[in-house]
Amino acid sequence: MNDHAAHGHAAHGHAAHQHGGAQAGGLSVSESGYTLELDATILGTGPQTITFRVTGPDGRPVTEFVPEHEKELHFIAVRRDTSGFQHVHPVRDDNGVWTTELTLTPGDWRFFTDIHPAAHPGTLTLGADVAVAGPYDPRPLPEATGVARIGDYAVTLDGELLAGEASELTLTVNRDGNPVTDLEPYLAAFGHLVALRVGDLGYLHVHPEGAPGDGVTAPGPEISFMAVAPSAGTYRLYLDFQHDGTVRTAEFTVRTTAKAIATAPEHADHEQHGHHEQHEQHGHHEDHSHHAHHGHH
Ligand SMILES: [Cu+2]
Repeated sequence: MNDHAAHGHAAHGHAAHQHGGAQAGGLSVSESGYTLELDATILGTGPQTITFRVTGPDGRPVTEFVPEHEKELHFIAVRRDTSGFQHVHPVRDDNGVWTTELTLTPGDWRFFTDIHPAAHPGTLTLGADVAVAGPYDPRPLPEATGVARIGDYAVTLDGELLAGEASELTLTVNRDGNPVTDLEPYLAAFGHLVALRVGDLGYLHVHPEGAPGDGVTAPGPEISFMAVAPSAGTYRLYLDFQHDGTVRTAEFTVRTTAKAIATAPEHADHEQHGHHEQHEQHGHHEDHSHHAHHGHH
């Protein structure tokens, strides 16, 4: 689809990135001829082996992918109540069959594959529903506190998430009250952030700013990202970071900040002003695309 094609080109610094980034991904099991085919859509609880393939426009399993963040395929599993988040990297065989392990609890789940097929101009996120049998105990949405605690670690979230506009989110990692300044590179970044829209689990593309070894990005305590919310609402953010050899996930609930962005002008003279603002916004965003581009390498 055009929006994802735009996303792919964004890595090369096109201003069109804004449009791609503002579209939620993962809402469809098939896009641009690529389809996520799970071998089983009813699964049991506990440790489960998941097998699947991504078929291409010719109907055959795809075996050629462009790695993004060192991996050909990023697999996200989350229960529909946004609990149980898992971000794993399945292994592919020569026939295009992927295998991974997940630990599941009863309920309705959504599985996502974030991929860049070699024959496609950009990344795609495909999503599929899975049912896990058993008594479902749906969890209420955690409160938007801005702090996530995982064992000895506390991660704070600063910055505002805006609808339709790129903004910077900064996550700060502390351990036992002290800033962590020796985060370990994990998949060519000091952190990976996945954002999902509450209500439909629309998947957002989030770009890290800076990368390990670029000479300017410190290994903590702060990790920065550029994100665009496709609409006003509530989102769940999941930050994967590695320290002392272990990858941990910090989870946040975030509501978009209300902001006057290019609302329908009531008068023609205002409309022109609106266009002008929008133009500036694109230019501003393009800078960040370049920034993100460097971060990927
Ligand atoms: Cu991944």
